[in-house]
Amino acid sequence: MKTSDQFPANFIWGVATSAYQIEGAATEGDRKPSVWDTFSATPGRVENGDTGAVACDHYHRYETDVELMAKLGIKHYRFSIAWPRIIPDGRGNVNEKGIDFYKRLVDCLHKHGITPHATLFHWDSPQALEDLYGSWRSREMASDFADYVTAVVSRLGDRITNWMTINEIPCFTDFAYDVDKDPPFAPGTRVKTRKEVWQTSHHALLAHGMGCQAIRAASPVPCSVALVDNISVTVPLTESAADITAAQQAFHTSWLNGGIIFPALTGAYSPVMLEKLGVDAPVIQSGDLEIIHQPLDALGFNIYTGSYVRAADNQNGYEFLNFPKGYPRMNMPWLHIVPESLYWGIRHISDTLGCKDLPIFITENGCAAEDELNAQGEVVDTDRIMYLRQYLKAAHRAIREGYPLKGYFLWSFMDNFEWPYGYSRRFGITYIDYKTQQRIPKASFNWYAECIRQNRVV
Ligand code: PNW
Repeated sequence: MKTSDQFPANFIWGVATSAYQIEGAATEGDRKPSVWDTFSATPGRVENGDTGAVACDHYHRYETDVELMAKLGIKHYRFSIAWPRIIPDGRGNVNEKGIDFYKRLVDCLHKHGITPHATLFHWDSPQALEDLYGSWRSREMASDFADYVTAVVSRLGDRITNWMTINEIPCFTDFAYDVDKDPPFAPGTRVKTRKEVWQTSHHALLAHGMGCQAIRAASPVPCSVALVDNISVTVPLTESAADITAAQQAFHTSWLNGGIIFPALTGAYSPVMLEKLGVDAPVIQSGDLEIIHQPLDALGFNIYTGSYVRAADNQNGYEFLNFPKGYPRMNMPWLHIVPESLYWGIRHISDTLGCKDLPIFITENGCAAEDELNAQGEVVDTDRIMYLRQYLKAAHRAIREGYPLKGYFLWSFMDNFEWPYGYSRRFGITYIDYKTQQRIPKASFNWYAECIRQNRVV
């Protein structure tokens, strides 16, 4: 039998970014603050006092950025649309200047043969709604989100047909409201109980469901609707049947999975997980689960790392293994290198959640490295190339075994504002000199370009 390391002919190679992390121009075009503007302007919240006020200045430099994407050879780009640009007060008047920016960006992408994939929410909640009713702490956030989605899709739906509702629910609910999270994410308002934290997450799920309905109602043409989730991937320590079963069981009990992808895909929170939460479980009103459980055209997963699990003679039947001291990690505290997570994430979802044929996209994968410009003005990020190669090989395994992996978006096209870490962590394959705003393709950029050109991992 002939084997091949080629990806399917129609495989989608892309790159990803998000609005607050790259756009800058925080007060231009009548944009008003998001919770991340307020949070990052508060001393002590973000490393070095960094904010997204200027970021990569993509708002003004999008044309040259898109030209560079075309040089990379990508045909697909995932970016996000900023709610505070479109509806600066969170609810009410639509700001056509905000819409115009995305029209210009998308027209420029089309001009270069690049298909847009737009995320409608990547954590930049309008500050006005935080002030008005505590944003995600209130159910009202879901219907305001749906109105914002209608405003966007009815105006941009002729140009964009690949929609993603929400990116990584835990990062603006669990990470933003939990009393113990370090460092917290915006708005960083600490609620009193875990139950209130789970409630913010439930409201985000409602927003996803109502957002799906709004996209379908507003889109002038047939379109694709997806959720982007950061599942917690459990990797079997060995590929024995016992360890694989153990990893599947562990996959189902984590809140990250059982509390988000389960209800979105199956219409029910995972029962094991609800039992674990007990009195901390969120209040679920009648009809909520039907709203959350919308038909989807694709699934997006952001996978960076995973945890090793093996079978054990305990009550659960499995145990998580701690990473040993010295285990390889990229330049983030949580970024242990677990390339198999890309394969096992796809496989657990596809095998156990009744969605065998639903197209899957890796909507983010990448890493922070300690990138430095050398004397020749180059960034030789061999460690990033090694990381990406291993993960992409795991993605190829999923395809070889018949899993419906249709595309891969590398995080990120360029260095950007890395949330509470500010500009101190670089995830890009393009280096940004934040003093001059010069873009310098790293070695990984050239390597990725060659993978795309050859349609295989080189
Ligand atoms: C994702 N964790 O965030 C986001 O979607 C991006 O905006 C971000 O820049 C990128 O990954 C790198 O961090 C994450 O704690 C934030 O495990 C935190 C975690 C994972 C992903």
